[in-house]
Amino acid sequence: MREKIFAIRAAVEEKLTTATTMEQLEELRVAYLGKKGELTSLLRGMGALSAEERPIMGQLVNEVRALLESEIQTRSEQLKKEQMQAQLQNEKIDVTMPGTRQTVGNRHPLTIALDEIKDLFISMGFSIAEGPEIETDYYNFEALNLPPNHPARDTQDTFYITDNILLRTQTSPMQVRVMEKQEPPIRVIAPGRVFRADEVDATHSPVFHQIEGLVVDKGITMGDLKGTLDIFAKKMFGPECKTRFRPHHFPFTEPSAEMDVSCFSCGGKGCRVCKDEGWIEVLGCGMVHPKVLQNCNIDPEVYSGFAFGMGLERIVMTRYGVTDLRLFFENDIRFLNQFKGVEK
Ligand code: 2U9
Repeated sequence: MREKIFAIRAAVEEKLTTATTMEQLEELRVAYLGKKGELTSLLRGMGALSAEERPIMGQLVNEVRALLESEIQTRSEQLKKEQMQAQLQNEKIDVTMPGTRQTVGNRHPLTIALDEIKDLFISMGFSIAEGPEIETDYYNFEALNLPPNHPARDTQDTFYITDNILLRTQTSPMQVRVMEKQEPPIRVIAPGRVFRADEVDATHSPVFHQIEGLVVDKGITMGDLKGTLDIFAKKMFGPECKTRFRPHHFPFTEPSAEMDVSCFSCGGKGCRVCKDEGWIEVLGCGMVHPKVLQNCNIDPEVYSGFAFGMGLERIVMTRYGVTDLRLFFENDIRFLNQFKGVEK
């Protein structure tokens, strides 16, 4: 019995020197000192011993158990220290190393300009109307005084889905929807994507953005139109900007006009930016055609209104001297980064 106890002690002490993880230590403890461990089972075999030997062996087993427990404890503390040391070594950081720069992005130039334009019109009492990009022929053309076979339909090469359903070529259908639902006074702008079957080049894209505006109330005149759009022009192109209205024709407005702004680069003398004209064309506008009001159940004898429409890309190109429309859609970071400083 005595030999067995000493053999167990020797075996545990031998294995303690080779154990390198806490798991191995725990396995060792369970195997020898645990409930079913080797040392514990020795106690169970003590019934076979003589009455004199029993207490002596019992004491010896307990002493060896206490010794081994303390040795395992010591080894466990030593292992913990070694592991901590290794971890500190592995996780050492050099606080003098240069950091990773976090680059901050910026909004797309079209978003910047659109938000600014929305804010301006909201400040003048307009609300924003957004609606479907897929429309019916009625809302896109017929309600706007463009009946089937009207020649003006040819100039807007339309993407048709069926004979009657199409991708909107302008945001005007949205204003028709507003007029159908809402009684005057109406002050609304309709921004959004529009689609035309155009070949891509520096000034054309099959998808671009329009902002259209509509005001309908009693006694609205061309003076209201000019005043409102003059404020818009000064906000977009600077307080010195002058506006000029040239007669034009649109089927949905009568009379109609195109608005030019005095060249913000040369002040109107003529330069490369305005192609020596002194003026730059920015939008189309006019008094809402009585037939359009009638189509939307608004009595043209009681109410009148003005409307305008502009291409957002064109406004941004004019304002920042961008010469190729494709840059807005290519997402080249070298182009987009140039608008970092222009956010208000
Ligand atoms: C309703 C009635 C009238 C909107 C208008 C224009 C003139 C115009 C073009 C500018 C450049 C389209 O993006 S562009 O190609 N638009 O010149 N748009 S008046 O007139 C309306 C709108 C809605 C109910």
